[in-house]
Amino acid sequence: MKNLPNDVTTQELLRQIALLKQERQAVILAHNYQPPEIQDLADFTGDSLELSRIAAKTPAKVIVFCGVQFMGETAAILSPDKTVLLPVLEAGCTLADYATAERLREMKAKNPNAVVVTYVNSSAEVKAETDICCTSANAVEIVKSIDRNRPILFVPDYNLGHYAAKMAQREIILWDGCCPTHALLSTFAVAKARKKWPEAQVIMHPECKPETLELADFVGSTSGMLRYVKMQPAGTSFIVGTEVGLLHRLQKENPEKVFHVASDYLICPMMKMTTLKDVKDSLEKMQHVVKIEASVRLRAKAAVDAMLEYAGAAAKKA
Ligand code: CIZ
Repeated sequence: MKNLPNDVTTQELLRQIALLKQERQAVILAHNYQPPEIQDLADFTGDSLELSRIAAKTPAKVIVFCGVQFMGETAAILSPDKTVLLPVLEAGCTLADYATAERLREMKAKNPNAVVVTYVNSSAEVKAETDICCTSANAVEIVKSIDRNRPILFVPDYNLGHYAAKMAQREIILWDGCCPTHALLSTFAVAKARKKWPEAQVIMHPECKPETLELADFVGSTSGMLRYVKMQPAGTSFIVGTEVGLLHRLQKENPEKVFHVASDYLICPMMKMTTLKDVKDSLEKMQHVVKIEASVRLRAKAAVDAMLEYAGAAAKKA
């Protein structure tokens, strides 16, 4: 834990957070990749979309979003009447940084008939230039839903776009971004893990590289992996190809199953920035408020709403 005076114990911090939370009428949300103590502290843990939906529905006035910038922004896009706090201002997302609104406008000018599908791991400005957002949980279905006569421009994750193109059997114009953490998972590392734990199933996130995904028994978002693992029999073991934070929740919710991280490199430094002290400071000082300019917010919301409407209609059909 960073910058903690020796006399402040974890228990004391937890006590202060509980009091401040009540005082501020706040709810604490933590992404599946956050450190274990932050996940355990949170009222809700989930992927960015699940958490943004909770943020939009909660009666709480203040939302402490323990995650990275684009996640806080997505919550603020959907909940303009609430105060969204990001405990660590510098917690960014390298993948989101690959796309700028300016570059996207240039790409749109070159591909005027294209439908822009943007992964939620993107800035509000980029979402504002988008036709429909997607998450790793619904990218394939969103791509499948697009008119076959229109080209698709998929932003900013090359690997997720490549996976969606393959699964939906569509040609997609791909961006050149990637999540550096997932991109580090090599075929060599997976082969090594399989050799070490031959009985384990390999589950992987679609942000991994195409050649690495070829080696997976199951590919899914964090929520998809949680669902898949729950359905497997007790005693099953898994090699997990995503950010190491998910293993905490996987193990907590499945104590009778065994989990191994696919590579020691699967650590997102941005996700690991949040400490208990940051959460306490965030509630105490009401920092750092996520602000989005109104015109950007409205255009970004249209792209997020288009995804939510699609997801709602798909759920009704099922
Ligand atoms: O959508 C999210 O929250 C991310 C970044 C990954 C996932 O699969 O949950």
